Amino acid sequence: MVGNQNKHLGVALGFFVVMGVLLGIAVIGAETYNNYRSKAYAPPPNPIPNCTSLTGPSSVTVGQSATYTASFSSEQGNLGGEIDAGQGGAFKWTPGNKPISGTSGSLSFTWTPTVVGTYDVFCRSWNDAVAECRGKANYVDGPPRYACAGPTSSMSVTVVAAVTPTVTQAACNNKTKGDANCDGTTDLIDYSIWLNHQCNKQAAGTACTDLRADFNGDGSVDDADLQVWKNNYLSDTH
Ligand SMILES: [Ca+2]
Ligand SMILES: [Ca+2]
Repeated sequence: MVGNQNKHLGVALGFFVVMGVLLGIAVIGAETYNNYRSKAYAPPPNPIPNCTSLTGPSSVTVGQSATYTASFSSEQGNLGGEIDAGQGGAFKWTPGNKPISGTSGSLSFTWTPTVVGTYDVFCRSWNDAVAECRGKANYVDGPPRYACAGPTSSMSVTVVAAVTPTVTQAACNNKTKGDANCDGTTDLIDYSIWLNHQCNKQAAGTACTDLRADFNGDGSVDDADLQVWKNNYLSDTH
């Protein structure tokens, strides 16, 4: 009887060992399948972060600074954002991302371009390495990176060469009094020079080359210089 009991015990033990092995194989198999499925067919992590409302200058002179700002959001939090510039899918300016506490916020980045050309400036948004959105589709290289939902996650920016003014007056005693033609008086001839050489009336990206009417010496001919001319014209004797 003792022999039979041992035999039955052995059979039972063997049965449980086999079942345990089969269960293990099933668990490992299911895990492998789930891993495969999550990589190959799983939908994008929800929610994908987003960045919108990108603003900043569309034309920048080489060597001058331009600040770009965008709004970033992720319902999941753990947010980080960045604004980059690139050409044809290749990154040219990557300032490094900044953290945002909470689920949304605004960030600004300042770019000082050194090479003339046309650039894509776009925002990027992360939620703790789960997913990232990039504001320009041809810079997206696959999951977990996706195109930003937007709107306005990218813009085209033209970087133009710096131009040295070709018409200047080094020595003119009354220049700061609105005397553009340097004849010693502030009159309507000087106003005419100001009127015809205002920098902000030129095409975007065109450098100012005639600075005779830059009465305040800030490198631009604009309304501030008109005010200088007015103040001196009205107080001058003609
Ligand atoms: Ca004059
Ligand atoms: Ca000026």
